[in-house]
Parts: sequence; structure tokens; C-alpha cells
Amino acid sequence: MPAKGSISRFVHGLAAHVALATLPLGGMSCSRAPEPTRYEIRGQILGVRADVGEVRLKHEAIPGYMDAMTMSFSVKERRLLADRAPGDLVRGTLVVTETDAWIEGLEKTGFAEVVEEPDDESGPAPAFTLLEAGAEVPGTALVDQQGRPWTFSAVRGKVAALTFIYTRCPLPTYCPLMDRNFRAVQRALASRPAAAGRFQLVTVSFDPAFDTPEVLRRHAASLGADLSSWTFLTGERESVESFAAQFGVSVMRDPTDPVAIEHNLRTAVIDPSGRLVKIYSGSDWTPGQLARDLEDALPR
Ligand SMILES: [Cu+2]
Repeated sequence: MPAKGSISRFVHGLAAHVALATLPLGGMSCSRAPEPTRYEIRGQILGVRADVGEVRLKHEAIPGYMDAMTMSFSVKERRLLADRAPGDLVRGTLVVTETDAWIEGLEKTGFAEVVEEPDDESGPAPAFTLLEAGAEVPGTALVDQQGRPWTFSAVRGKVAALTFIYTRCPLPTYCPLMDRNFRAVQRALASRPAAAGRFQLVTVSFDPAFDTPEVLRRHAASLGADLSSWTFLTGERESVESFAAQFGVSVMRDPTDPVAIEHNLRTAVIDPSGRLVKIYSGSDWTPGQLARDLEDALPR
């Protein structure tokens, strides 16, 4: 799968993977793994963010876990990044637990010029402009976890947080992190009198071929989501993609492997009049922050 040119994008994609305990769905047999799973990972460094302990790696296929692709990985031992630079060919261990994933022992094995790949022509056309703060969230026709038609007007009058996932995403630091964070926000706000009953969480799947209303219902149940203030949405693929694109979500599918979806993460705060307040990128937010944003957007 070709990598996008922009280094700042927080992109990943994954192939079928059944070993993770966080995968609740799809008829996969999951056994809870008490030990982290370790995979050898080899690739070329495209970017280093030593300050946050992150490396952007164009990696080879990890048999049984992930296709070859370009994505950012956390490196907990930041000293491993001290001498690393774009172009370095490296070898390390990808450690995956139920809720986390990181690279250990990042060893340099060589160097090669970084070849910038052109943007993927088959990716979503940039036909949609990014919503700006204050803009009204579009009334795209979507479908909720009960199979009912849904548009954003359904949450008018409430402050809303919106994020995008797909339920088969196996890497715990991507979509499953969004799910865990939303659950934490839901629990935090439900216990605050000023916010209880006045907020709505909205999770949209960009994998509608697999994430049917029924799958989303089971996913919600597996998360312990309270559906009275958390809605899970799917819809026509074009609808979902055009809606997501307006929040800066980019989705690239592998035509040969429907499970491998490269995507970034975006989470939006929307005020009770249905206007955008802000959009977070990647995992640059905490449940505490988002809960505060939602409270701040409520009329006093
Ligand atoms: Cu994901």
C-alpha cells in the first residue's frame, strides 16, 4: 500500500489479526492473552519525534499481524531514538498488549535515501473542505446501531463529541484507544450534574461493509457503552467517507485486503447548536481534556 507523502499524518492500517483480546467481534476466536505479543519489525525510518517518543516507520509485512505499510509507533525508551534519523534502516520488536503497543530495541542495520512516494491516487478525492470552527456540521444521512436513519440534527441541544473508528482495527493505540477514551468520557460526564443528560458521544465507522448496525451494537456492548448518550453510526460508504473527510479523516483501503484500512484519527467537539468547536488529531487528547471541552461548550 503506498504511503502518503505527508509526514505529519498519523496513519496506520492493519491486516487480519486474531490474537488480540481487544477484538470483540467478527466471529474471530479471541483468547485473552496475559502476555504481550512480540513481533519482529523491520523497516525504514521516515520521521523521528524524540520529544514524544514516536517513530514513523515504513515497515515490511509482519506475518500474521500487519501488512507492509507506513505508520507511527510509540518508542517508550526515548534514548533508542537519540541517534535515529530519517533514512535509517532498522530492526526492532513490536510489543502489543491488550491496551498498548510500542517498539523495543530499535537497532540500526543500514541507511538508504528516503524516497517520497507520491500521494495515493486511489485515495479519497479531496473534494470536501475541512470544516472550520464555527461551521455547521453537515446533515449527512447515516444509520445508527439500531438500523435507524440518523443525521446530526438528532443531537441538537446537546454538546457532542465525534470520533471515527472501525471495529476490526487491531492496534490498541488507534481505534480501540478512541473507544476506551470515549468510555472514560462517558463515565466522567455521567457523574457530573452539570453535564449529565446534556452530552452525546458519536462514533462513526468508516468500514460500513463490515460494521453493520448489528456489529456496532455488539461492539457497543463489549465496550460497556451506555447507548442513551453514545451513538454508533454507519451508513453508505460514500456518505461515511464524505462526512469523515470534512473532519480531516482520511481513509485508504487496500483493494486486495478489506481488513487493511490505513487511516488517521480525528475527534471533534460540537456545540449544542450543531457547530464545530474544535478538532483533535491523533491521540493528542485525554478523556479529561475532552470532558472539559464538552462542559465548556455547554451553555451556562
Ligand atoms: Cu484504527
